[in-house]
Amino acid sequence: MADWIERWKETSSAAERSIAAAGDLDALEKERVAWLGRSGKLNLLMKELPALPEDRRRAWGGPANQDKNRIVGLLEERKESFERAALEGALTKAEIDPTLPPPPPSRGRLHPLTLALDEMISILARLGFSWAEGPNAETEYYNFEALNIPAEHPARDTQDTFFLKTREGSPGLLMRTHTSPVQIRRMESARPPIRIIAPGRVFRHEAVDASHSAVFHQIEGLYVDKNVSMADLKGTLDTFLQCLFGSQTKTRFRPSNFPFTEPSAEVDISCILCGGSGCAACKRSGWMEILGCGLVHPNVFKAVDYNPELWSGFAFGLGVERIAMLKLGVTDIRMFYENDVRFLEQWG
Ligand code: 2NM
Repeated sequence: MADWIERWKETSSAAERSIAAAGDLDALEKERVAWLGRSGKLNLLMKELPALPEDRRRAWGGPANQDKNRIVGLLEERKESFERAALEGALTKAEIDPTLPPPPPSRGRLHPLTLALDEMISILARLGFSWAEGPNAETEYYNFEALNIPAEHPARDTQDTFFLKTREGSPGLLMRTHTSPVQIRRMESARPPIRIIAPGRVFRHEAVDASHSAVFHQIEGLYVDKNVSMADLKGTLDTFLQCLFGSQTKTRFRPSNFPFTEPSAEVDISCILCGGSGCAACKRSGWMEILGCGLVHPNVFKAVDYNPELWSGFAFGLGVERIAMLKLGVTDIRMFYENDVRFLEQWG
């Protein structure tokens, strides 16, 4: 077999010729792999170096390394010249006009849920309500017990609540199923009069479909003072709903039942599409169900150490997604969470 250095010289000049002959960037990359890649021919020769007798290794090692760097340089040079040629070609063919101003930066916008939330919060702020917040992970006490929802109540159905794993001995935690715990915490820490809204994320362990999501948003309102009545509740909600859906909006209060209010009601508005004459959106009834409300139950006041003989209050709760869907004409709740820009771009 020829001397190692003879084989090196032969291989290196073969590499030089072949690199000079490569016609484009792809071909050049193949050359790089063929000579200098992991099993490239020059690389394999380099790996034989340590096995040579010491005097030859000393004599040949340095020059061979320099020669290898020269080949690396040749590859770089060819690559740059192909890239320069491509750019010059594009420029002379007028594919690129460097005198044009750059495209404007794309603007962000608010999420449709944020828009709906902001609008509702600003109406309620004008009605005197201020913003309150609380934790998403709550105790059974704040989410259920203090709200007059006893252990056997169907609203506590473990099927509908996300329970968190907690350390042995620590209090059990769950993801709040409504924002009412925020109102309980506020009543515990402040004396009436209280006028707050609790907007925020809530969690229900339920199957997701076009109108249900396991995570969604609520706004709940609470007003506590002396002599707060059902008339105050109706006046406040009429004004709120007319600001939100238009001054022609009619409301209808239907008797209902919640553990935390007595009496309780559900509120419908005249259909925002047909105005009340009946259409597919309101199932021909002329009405759309919008929110739940009532006068705060005496047991809730007792839980926060308010005297129910002295204080009275109203509360209400509504789903932000449902309102946004009605106002924007969105028919699938999942659209709000998929973050498809073609959807998000339509508002804001
Ligand atoms: C609703 C309907 C009716 C409500 C009650 C309370 C509290 F904390 F004061 F007891 N907060 N929110 C309430 C009342 C919520 O949602 C449909």
